[in-house]
Amino acid sequence: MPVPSSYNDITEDGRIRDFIGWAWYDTEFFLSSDWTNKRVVLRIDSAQYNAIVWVNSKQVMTHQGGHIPFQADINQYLTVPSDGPNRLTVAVNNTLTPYTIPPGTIDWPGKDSPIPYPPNYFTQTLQMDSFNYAGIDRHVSLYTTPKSYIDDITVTTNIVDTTGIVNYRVVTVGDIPQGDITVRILNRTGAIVGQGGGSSGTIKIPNANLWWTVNTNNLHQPGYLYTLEVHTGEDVDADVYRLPFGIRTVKVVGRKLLLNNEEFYFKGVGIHNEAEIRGRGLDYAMIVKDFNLMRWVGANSFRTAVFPFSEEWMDQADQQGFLVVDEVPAVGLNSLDNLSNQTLQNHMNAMSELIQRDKNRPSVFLWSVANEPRTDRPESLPYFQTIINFTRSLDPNRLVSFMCNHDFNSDKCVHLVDLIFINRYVGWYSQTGLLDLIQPQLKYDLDQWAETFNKPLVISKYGAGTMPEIHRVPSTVFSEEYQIDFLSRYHRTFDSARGNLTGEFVWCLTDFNTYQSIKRVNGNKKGIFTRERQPKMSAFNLRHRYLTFNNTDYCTKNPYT
Ligand code: GCB
Repeated sequence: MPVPSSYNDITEDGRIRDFIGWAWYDTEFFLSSDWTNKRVVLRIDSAQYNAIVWVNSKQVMTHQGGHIPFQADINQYLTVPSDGPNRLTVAVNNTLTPYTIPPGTIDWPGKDSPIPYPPNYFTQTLQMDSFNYAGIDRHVSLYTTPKSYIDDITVTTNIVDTTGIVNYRVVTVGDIPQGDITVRILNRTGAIVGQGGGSSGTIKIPNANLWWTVNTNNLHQPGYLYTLEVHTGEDVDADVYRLPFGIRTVKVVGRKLLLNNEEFYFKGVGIHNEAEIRGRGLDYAMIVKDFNLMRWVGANSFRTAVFPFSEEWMDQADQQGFLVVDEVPAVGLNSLDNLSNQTLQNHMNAMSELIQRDKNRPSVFLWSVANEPRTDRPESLPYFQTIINFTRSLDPNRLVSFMCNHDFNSDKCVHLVDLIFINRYVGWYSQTGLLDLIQPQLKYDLDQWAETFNKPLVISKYGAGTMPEIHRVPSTVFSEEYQIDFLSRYHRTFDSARGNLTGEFVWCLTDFNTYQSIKRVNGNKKGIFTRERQPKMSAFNLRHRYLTFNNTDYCTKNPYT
């Protein structure tokens, strides 16, 4: 199997596509003699979902949960360079249980059944829409550091008048005296604009270039990044790390979200990051293509629905200037059985690993702890109180929420969040085909949410399944015309509720693969682009809306400003 890639769609064998269980990868590598006196680290950027890793037949690490990197120092397991190849073996298991993030169940329908099934026949039932892609879908790499090294850096920023305030904290391992740590801040052209020393401190940058989003306000340059360069000394054994970061603030004030003290409206897209053949496998060309689609359509933000995207993907968000709702794979927590202590433990691990990975990204302004969880029961409250408080305690500098599909009067947890995100489908899953009901019912819904909670309100999902090249006038569900009729009624309602709304995320950027179901025609077709990244008619409508939608006009018309 190629790495990186999901393994499911690589062959013509249905048993491989639908395989559930342990899959084995192995390969050989030689060590460079230059590496003998260094710390050698093996890093796996993502393996779905559980992994066990051996080097030269000795177990070096295990990891539970996909979409997130894990690593280990492997010096003690390596053979000396002249002693021939080292063997790397990775076993990955994609089985989902009621306790995994995301959850699922394994069933044996043939057990005690009079109806015949093949021997040991079992099924994996999913509680999410997505196809359960598996394998080693991101890079596996070896890298070195000196024996004493920089283990972690945390940067937070603030703005006072025109001065950027940069707080940093460096964690080192080994023999590195505090006094040997030097920190420099470089601007985009490489000029030094600030300096500091020691393992923590504050550096001020006068007349700072702030980090702004693309497609928002032509007066601002999007995606401005500085580099924080940390050295652990002068000599050849010293470690150095260069961390890109942006200077920006994100705050909630009443019902508004402020980016660098300016009111912000999400012209967003929900993305389910995958494609043909490679599944969820990392693919640089696809990343660039998807960012080009987002820029073309005029978006300024996106949501990583429903799992963390690759670091290469997130680097583009930082560089190009997109605000990101960064989400753990907690999709399908839709029964109280999924809110056990065991699940909570896995959920907390997933949250802390994501925060550890993305905590320095200017693009990430909010952690989404779940998509459409069971939050409409009083019993759910302790679980969500715990996961939300835990997330805030790990990163007090970002906002926290979950994507809610309940009603304003039935949800029991939404008061815990900083921004309210609601997934809405009137005209699709409810009131199917009844376009005339969208505006009155959605407007009523938005008004109720706004009156009940004095917090920013965002539509995190709205969309209609659409088969490209099916045309109907008057429109019917699944036709391209219906998608346009549906989206434009939502847009009119959003505009009529603007004072109550902080943004919109259309579902979704591109069509994607799902498990087989009579509700899906060869996958989920709510994309405004096909899975091959070609536009449906609605893409032109959204592009027109987003490109002519001016935040400044919005602010002047907004009764709440
Ligand atoms: C949702 C789910 C998402 C589905 C989507 C849909 O809101 O969160 O996983 O793919 O609906 O299209 O039904």
